[in-house]
Amino acid sequence: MLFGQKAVRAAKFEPGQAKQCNLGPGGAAFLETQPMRIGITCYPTYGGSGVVATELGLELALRGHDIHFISYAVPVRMTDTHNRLHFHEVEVVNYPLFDHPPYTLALASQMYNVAVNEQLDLLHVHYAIPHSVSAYLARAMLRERGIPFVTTLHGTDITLVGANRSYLPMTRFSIEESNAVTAISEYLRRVTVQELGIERTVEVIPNFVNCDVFKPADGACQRDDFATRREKVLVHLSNFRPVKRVTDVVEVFARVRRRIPAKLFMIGDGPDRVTAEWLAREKGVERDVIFFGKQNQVQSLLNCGDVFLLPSEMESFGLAALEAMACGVPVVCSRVGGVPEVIRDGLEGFLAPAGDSETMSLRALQILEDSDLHQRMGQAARARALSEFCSTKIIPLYESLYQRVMEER
Ligand code: GMT
Repeated sequence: MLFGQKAVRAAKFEPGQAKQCNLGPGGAAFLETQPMRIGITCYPTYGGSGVVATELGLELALRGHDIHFISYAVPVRMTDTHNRLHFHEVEVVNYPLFDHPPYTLALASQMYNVAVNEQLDLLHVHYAIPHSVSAYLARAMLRERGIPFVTTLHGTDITLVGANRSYLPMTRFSIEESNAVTAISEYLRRVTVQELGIERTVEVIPNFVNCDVFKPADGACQRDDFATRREKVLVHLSNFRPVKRVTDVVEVFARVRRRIPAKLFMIGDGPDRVTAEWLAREKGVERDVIFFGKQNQVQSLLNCGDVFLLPSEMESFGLAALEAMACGVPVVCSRVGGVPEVIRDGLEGFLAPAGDSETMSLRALQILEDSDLHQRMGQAARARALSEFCSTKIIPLYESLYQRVMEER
């Protein structure tokens, strides 16, 4: 539970239900910097950048900062309450003239309103498009008072969308105009500088996980409900977009299943789920593949896993793999983007070329058929999460950055 003894589970907010809601009682934790009032904007849907932004907001609130989420819906992982957490809905008014409702403008207006009404110290936007453009507009609307904004780049905002000709000039501009820019891996920092021709400093603050929430926990998983004692459990978690190559997950699993009794847990949902279900039927493993759909408390399902699979075409970081590692689950991932910064091949799991399902299945079998290796890699995975990526280590980096940005003004 995120907020320890004082935590209470929030009643889910329906979009439109509350414009400005104080999310209830909770307790502050420790605060190393001055308390700040921070507006956070992210995509509230099921995706890595939204998860990082939400967890960041929760952690900052626990440390005594006032956090104001500004988005079109309550972020999906925001299931806990705290008296320093607030949500401000962005209402996008439609009109027959608009083929495309101008969300960027509605967001900028709401950022401006919240900055004034709540006396915000700064804005922190996750995912450059269009959030950093809205923040730029809000800062300009505040004229002399202004408000600094920090942009955190997550991956596809640079690698897929941002580099597209339609968005490139605006993405480059809003990154250059940000008061500070962070990338979630060294890989993404390099790509941003090279492909967008960015000359300003882009700092790396890696993604993080709450190691008290994501931890090995016997009994956290109702494993017996889904698999027998003899069966090994392989787990995948994503938004099932093409970049995740979910059909490779099924392909890898089918190869493993030919050799040993096993089940595959598919957590999440998205456009490629139907194809993955079809492939499972084609391969004759549909009875062994369980689609859980979108889940909030993913830590309990991750805890069921003997191996976590992430065969993506591209990952700037691979947050889902880190969450599995923190639960002590060895991982088999593609060697792409920033993944090697998180997982060291042969230590916390194995890396293989994207698209090489045969190697991935052999690597998964290697772990599953050797209990010593499995135990060693599981412990190494947990240790790496603890030493490098725990929120206790990473959140202070954001706090220092915020302080610096405010002082620079
Ligand atoms: O690919 C996703 O899951 C969505 C995307 C997002 O922005 O929501 O994820 C990106 O950000 C995550 C959180 O920082 C990273 O862990 C993912 O690696 C990154 N995805 C890609 O680079 C494809």
